[in-house]
Amino acid sequence: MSDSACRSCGSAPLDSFLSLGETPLADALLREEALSQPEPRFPLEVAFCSRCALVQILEEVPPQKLFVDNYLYFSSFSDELLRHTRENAERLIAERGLDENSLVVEIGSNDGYMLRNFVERKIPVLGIDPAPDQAAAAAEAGVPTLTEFFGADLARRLVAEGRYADVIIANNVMAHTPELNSFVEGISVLLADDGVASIENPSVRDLIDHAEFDTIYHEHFCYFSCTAIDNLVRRHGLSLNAVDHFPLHGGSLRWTVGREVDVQPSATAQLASEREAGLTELGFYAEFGDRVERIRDELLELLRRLRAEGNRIAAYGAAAKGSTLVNYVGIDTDLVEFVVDRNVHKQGLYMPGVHLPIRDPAVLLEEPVDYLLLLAWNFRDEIVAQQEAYRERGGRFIVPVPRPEVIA
Ligand code: JHZ
Repeated sequence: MSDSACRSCGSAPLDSFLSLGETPLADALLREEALSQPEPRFPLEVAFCSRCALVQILEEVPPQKLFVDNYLYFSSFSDELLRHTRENAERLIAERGLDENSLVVEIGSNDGYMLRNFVERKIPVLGIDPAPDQAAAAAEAGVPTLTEFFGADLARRLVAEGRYADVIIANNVMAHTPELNSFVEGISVLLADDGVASIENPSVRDLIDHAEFDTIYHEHFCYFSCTAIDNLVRRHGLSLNAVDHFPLHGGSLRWTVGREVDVQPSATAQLASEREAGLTELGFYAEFGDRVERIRDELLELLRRLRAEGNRIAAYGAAAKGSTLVNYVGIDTDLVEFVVDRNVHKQGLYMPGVHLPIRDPAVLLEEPVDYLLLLAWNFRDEIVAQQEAYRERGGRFIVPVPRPEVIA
């Protein structure tokens, strides 16, 4: 039990069901000169609200620390994500009949990877993202971007300037705000009467079913089900009208939300399916902690055995989720020598806590590594396909979740 109040419905107490100990901030990558300095750590404890079914962490690290001071995640480094995003944009353009008189607003627009698709079609856009380097990259790509956090106040300012959105896109960002109600109120304020909000986020059902515990970190304040979203948006005069489920990021949901009530069978079916599966009850989450501990023990045993047999091990993807994984499991440079990542902004830095150095994937052609721990397992197919040369010389991958597994 925790005395904290729910970020969505405000009720207390919440039922805590998992603690990952105290971890450093997942994206707080370090320069070499910072390695000898003490690193702040914050408790990472997850709880369930039995009133509105929202899963959430209890700790509240200020968003400025998470997304502005030291944030090097750029969305454009995955081809799969770019493909998914383009399809999403094309679907919205066709379904909503968007043209040069429309306005598409994206919250968490990062480097402009999504809005570029609308700009190409001459559809007016506005990106909103507080991360300065990403916003600058977006502006360079022709995507006008407000470098701010989104909330009800910003939405009111835009509306006062006469800007209403025909489409609001919020992909992988609604979990990133501790001010969940202000965020959704902002959507409600900014949306044109016949507009839609298209919101995507990894699904908490997939997180639990596939033991994706590493996607829990301080940037993610909330872990959503359709039930929690339905309860949340209703409170702000919006309706959950449609739901799509797809495999991105280990299993994601897209919620189509509008002011007009136009509930499609996809939404009704998902809500019913969550009730049947028990997502609305604490029992669904209760044993998760034991499963996570088993994964930790098995992965450590596997890595230690492979090292004892003389193998060289590196990792692929200095992802935020990778940071949770290596820190919770306790994987340091005795077990894994370095991490490779395509994001040039991360190369040359070190992962927080365990201090694995981050290098260019090209080093895999020079270093005879035997195993790669796949920290970015959500892009497994893309990465495995890319690493043909590594595989041809006998290199293998270790996929950590849902159970540690070696693949060729
Ligand atoms: P990636 C991200 O989390 C960011 P992260 C964010 N926190 C979020 O909410 C979730 O997604 C949903 C690299 N890579 O995106 C790029 C290669 O090197 O899975 C990234 O650094 N080569 C907003 O950070 C990392 O791996 C490749 O071929 O946990 C992947 O990080 C590919 C495909 C990726 O997640």
